[in-house]
Amino acid sequence: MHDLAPEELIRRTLAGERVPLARALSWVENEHAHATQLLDACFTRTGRAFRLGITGPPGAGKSTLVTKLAREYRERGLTVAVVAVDPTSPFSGGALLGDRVRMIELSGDDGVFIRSMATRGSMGGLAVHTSQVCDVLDAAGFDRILLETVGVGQSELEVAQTADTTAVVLVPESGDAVQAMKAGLMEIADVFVINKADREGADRAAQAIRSALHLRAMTSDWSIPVHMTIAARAEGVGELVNRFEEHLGWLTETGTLERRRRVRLEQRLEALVRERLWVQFRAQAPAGTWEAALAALADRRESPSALAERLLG
Ligand SMILES: Nc1nc2c(ncn2[C@@H]2O[C@H](COP(=O)(O)OP(=O)(O)O)[C@@H](O)[C@H]2O)c(=O)[nH]1
Ligand SMILES: [Mg+2]
Repeated sequence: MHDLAPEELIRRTLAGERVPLARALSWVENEHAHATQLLDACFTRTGRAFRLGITGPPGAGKSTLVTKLAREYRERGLTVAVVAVDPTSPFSGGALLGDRVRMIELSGDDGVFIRSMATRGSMGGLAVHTSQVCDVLDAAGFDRILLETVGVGQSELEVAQTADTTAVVLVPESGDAVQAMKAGLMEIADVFVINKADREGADRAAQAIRSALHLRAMTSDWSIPVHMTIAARAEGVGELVNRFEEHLGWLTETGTLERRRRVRLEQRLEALVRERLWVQFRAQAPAGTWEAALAALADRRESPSALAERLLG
């Protein structure tokens, strides 16, 4: 693969070949010199795959659930890509047990592709890389992309927001609903899942979420379901897939899917323009300008807005 010309690697990635695909995804993650060429080639072929975000606290059973979801989709004749973004489990040091089990459970099926995103400590750029990785998988022809993310912190929410449909996975233990609200998970959930429904308190937890949802202002006519699963035994998984497909139908029929995707594309374009402008500005400013401006700021001689005005003027 190393001696393959970029054009050839891109062609084979788009044809759905697994080994070139894995390498192409590394290009994206490492911001390799050919990454832009790859992403440009992929872009016109994106928009076909349905991107499902599975998020929630560590240990909620997300990896287990994603494995069963992948199997359910395979039984329905659809191809699946799994993208795991889990900063709590650094893959460089070897996969966590749960993820190793998943690899084994899904191995030997050409219709499933599994990718773990390395986070290298820094979360900056992770949301961008994740959506680019999803673009490549989309262009490579997968029907469903299952994106596992940990639902803690702002940057993780950003990653979760690259999905078309977001499922928030919680467990029956009391207080989870309150935690979910605090963590901002309430706002991003299209579907709630109470996993580990074999444990005590699942009904109570589901009720707590429903009450919390009732208190919230209705922002759309999609009524957010609260669904129970026992991922470890694949119970409730078929019904959950039905909910996801219903949500996809609703997103499509109401034009919400197109609208959401357009907003995300606009944000990507804006981010690129901002970045380019910044690079241009730094390149064009005479040597020492920036340092002098910083000194003027530190000495309180000029305000940030006055400085910005002067630097751009
Ligand atoms: N009792 C019970 N345990 C589960 C269930 N689903 C997953 N687990 C267990 O919960 C632990 C964490 O699961 P994992 O999928 O790695 O959680 P993640 O951190 O959210 O990805 C593992 O030991 C699983 O076997 C379930 O439905 N019931
Ligand atoms: Mg996991």
